[in-house]
Amino acid sequence: SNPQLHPDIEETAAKIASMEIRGAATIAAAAATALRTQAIECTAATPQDFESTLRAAARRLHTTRPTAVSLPNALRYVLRRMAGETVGTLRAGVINAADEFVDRLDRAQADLGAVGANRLRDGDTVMTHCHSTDALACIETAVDQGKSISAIVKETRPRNQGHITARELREMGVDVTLIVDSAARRYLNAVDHVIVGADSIAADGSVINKIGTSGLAVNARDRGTPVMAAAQTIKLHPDTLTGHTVEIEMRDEREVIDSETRDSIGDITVDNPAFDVTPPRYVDAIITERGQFPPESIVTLMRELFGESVDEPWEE
Ligand code: RUB
Repeated sequence: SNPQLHPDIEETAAKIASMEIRGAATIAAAAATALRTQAIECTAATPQDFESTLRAAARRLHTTRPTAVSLPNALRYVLRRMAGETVGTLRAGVINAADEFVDRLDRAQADLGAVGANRLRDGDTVMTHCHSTDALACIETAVDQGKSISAIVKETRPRNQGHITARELREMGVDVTLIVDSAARRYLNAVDHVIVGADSIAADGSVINKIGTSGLAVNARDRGTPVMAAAQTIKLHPDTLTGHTVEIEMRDEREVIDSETRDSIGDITVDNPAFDVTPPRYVDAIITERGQFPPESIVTLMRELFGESVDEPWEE
C-alpha cells in the first residue's frame, strides 16, 4: 500500500477485483475516473512527486484483473497526456485526458451500436453470452430504429452476468428467454445472430471474452449462425502485435462451489478460468466504432492506432 494514494484508488481497485465494477468498458471508465480524482486530490509539491504518485495509482489499478486490455489502454491514454512543467499543468493534463477518455468511450459505444444495428433485421432473434455494454449498444440501436428483436440469453455461469443482460434487454422492450449455458446449442437453430462483447482482441483477430464464448462460437459455426463480436477499439490488445498472448484470469474456486460442497466432494481440483479465446475463423465480424471488420483484417486497424511499440507509462 502506498500512503500517498487517494482512497478512491484503493476502493476502485478493490471493486474491480471483486467484480462490483466489471465489464471491459466499465472497468476502463472507472480506472480513468479514479486517476482523475487522484490528480485533483494529489498534494504533491513537486512535478516529480505528482507524476510518480499518478504512476503508482495506475500501477495499483493495473494489478486488479489481467485480461481486459481496456484497463491498461485507459491508463496509457491518461498518463501519456500527463505533460507539463508544473503540478498545475500536469494536473490539468490528467483531468482533461480522463474526461476526454470517458467521453470518447461513450461516443465510440454509440457509433459502434449504429454499425452493429445494421446487421440486425426486424424480427431477428439474437443469442447473448455474459453482459457486454458494447453488444447491448448494437441491440438497443436496432430497437431504437423500430426493429423488433428477441433474445435468447445465456445465464453465464459461474457469476450469472446473463441476469444483468436479461434485465437490460427487457427494459429495452426486447422479448427475453433465459437459458442455462448448456442449452445454447439446442436454441441455435432459432437464432439469427450470436452477439458477444470482448475483453481483448488479439492481432490475429482472436476474440478474448467470457469463458464459454469459444464453445458457443464453434456451435454457431456448425449451425451456420453468424457470430459478431462488438468491441470498440480500446479492446484491441497492442502487445499482441509483437506476439504476446493475452493472459486469461483464473478466479477463486468459491465462485464455482461453496465450501460445504467442496468438503463433501473432497480433494479435487476446481478450476475457474474467467475468459477464453475464440479463434478468428469462428467470428464473422468485429464491430467497432470505426466500422465492421473481418477478424483477419483487424491487425491493420491495430497498427494504425498503436504502431508497433507499446509503452508502460505507469512504470517508474
Ligand atoms: C465481462 C465480459 C464482457 C466484456 C465486454 O466479463 O466478458 O463480455 O468485458 O463488456 P466480467 P463491455 O464480467 O468477468 O468482467 O462491452 O461492457 O466492455
